[in-house]
Amino acid sequence: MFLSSIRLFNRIVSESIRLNMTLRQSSDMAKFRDHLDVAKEVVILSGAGISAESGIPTFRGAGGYWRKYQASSLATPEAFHTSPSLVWEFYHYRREVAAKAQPNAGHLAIADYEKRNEGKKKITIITQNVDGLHKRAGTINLIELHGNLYKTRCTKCKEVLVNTDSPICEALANRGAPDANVVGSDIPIKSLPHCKIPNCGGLLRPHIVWFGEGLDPNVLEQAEEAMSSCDVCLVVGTSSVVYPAAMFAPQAAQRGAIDAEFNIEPTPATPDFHFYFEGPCGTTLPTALSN
Ligand code: BV8
Ligand code: ZN
Repeated sequence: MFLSSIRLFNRIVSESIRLNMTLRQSSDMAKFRDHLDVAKEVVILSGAGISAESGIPTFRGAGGYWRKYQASSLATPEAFHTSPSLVWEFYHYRREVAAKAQPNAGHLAIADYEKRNEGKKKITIITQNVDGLHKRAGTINLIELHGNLYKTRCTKCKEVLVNTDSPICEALANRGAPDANVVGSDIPIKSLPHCKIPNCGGLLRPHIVWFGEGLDPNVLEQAEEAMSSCDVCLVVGTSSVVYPAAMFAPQAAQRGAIDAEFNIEPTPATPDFHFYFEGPCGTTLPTALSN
């Protein structure tokens, strides 16, 4: 009896290791590149992971914290209503970090792939990121699903403007320190960024889609249009847990598109994809997209 339960236990352990190995094993790159070669329309859907190698913390990794807050708890209209000062310090910090960051080999491989295939394939980059690194890498056909750190929107007249000032206002100079022991945020609202349109003067907010807010309908329509006709979709550096972006690739697969995931570890969506390439995308993307 005792021996057979040992044998059973060993069988269970080796089965889970084998399963884990198959899950974690990268797929056949040559086969994937054959699909890419014949594709007429390609979408590359990116998340925070593509900027990790540029030194920008991801949302849900260890770097997802700023002071004692989960980044996603500050990216909400409620947080901004409760403390616009705290939320502006958080975004000021991210503006400064992203401005000092450089696009990495993953961003550059995508921009290069786009350029090489101009006039041959329709290539669309749909990003969940707000750091602006795809554009700085040279990407042209870019859809920023969740807005951009360097755009503001007036809470009163709704005017959207590009603003790359560093700092965005005097009161935020030398503010935004990420250390967990920094408590509270006390910048008076009148010292936070305000609209310069005559007779408006409304408080500005980052032009970013926060949790619980709808995406811009035009942006969503552009993304859905690209997803509705692509032959191949690369899903790069995203945990695929944020909606509606998390639905895009599985929906495309349902109508026959080929999905390939590029991540450093499997995600809840990995089993749904045709291909899974494990590793930092600064390494795997140049291989996948090279000539
Ligand atoms: C909305 C801007 C409705 C903020 C962001 C079902 C349907 C619809 C909505 C929901 C739903 N279920 C839940 C919701 C609500 C919510 C949601 O999805 N919540 C989740 C958490 C469950 N969705 C929303 O609120 C959306 N709004 O649906 O509204 C509506 C409609 C009409 C009217 C009113 C309301 C809005 C979501 C947008 C939120 N804003 N960003 C900011 O940046 O400050 S999302 C935020 O998360 C970032 O943009 C980030 O990019 C994004 C997704 O995260 P990831 O990019 O995946 O980043 P993460 O850290 O999670 O993962 C990184 C990955 O990279 C990891 O897998 C890691 O392994 C990998 N990686 C790390 N290093 C590398 C790497 N991979 C490769 N190479 C490496 N080197
Ligand atoms: Zn205004």
